[in-house]
Amino acid sequence: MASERTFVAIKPDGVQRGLVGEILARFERKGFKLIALKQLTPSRELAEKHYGVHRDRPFFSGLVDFITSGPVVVMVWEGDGVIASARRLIGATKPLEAEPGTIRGDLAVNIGRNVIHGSDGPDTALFEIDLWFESAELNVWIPSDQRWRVE
Ligand code: IDP
Ligand code: MG
Repeated sequence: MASERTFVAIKPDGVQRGLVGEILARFERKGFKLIALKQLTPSRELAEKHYGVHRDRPFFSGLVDFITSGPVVVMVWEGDGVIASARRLIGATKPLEAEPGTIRGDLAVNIGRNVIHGSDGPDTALFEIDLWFESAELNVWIPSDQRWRVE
């Protein structure tokens, strides 16, 4: 399994509800490597680019209003198979259908307030990392426990 990078964002509801630490801990405990992390309130232009694929959906303007309503915490995680694994940790888009044990399954009830975003594939991950981060913000580092890991 090849090492990958994915983009994850804790949405304004996750920040307002004090869930940042809880969510970061799940990715850390799983064993993925954090290579970038910051908090910002996104501009409308940034949010519209990020959700551009949904431009024609009825919920688009409400989604952009929400994402720009306050600070989000954005991050890049690295590891084997991290793109699909992060989506599994996050759970289904509709929180009421998300399995218990997933972030949305445990922490959310409303599709419009589903706490977290994760890239849905390799192309999206590249696009979103490039959209939200400068390359100098991505930290290349080797965890000190790396020698215990096996293929
Ligand atoms: P995802 O976040 O699981 O990838 P997408 O289908 O890409 O789900 O939708 C992006 C985001 O748009 C969702 O996380 C949710 O916040 C919002 N969204 C999707 N569908 C609806 C809807 O029917 N009503 C309101 N918001 C929606
Ligand atoms: Mg999506």
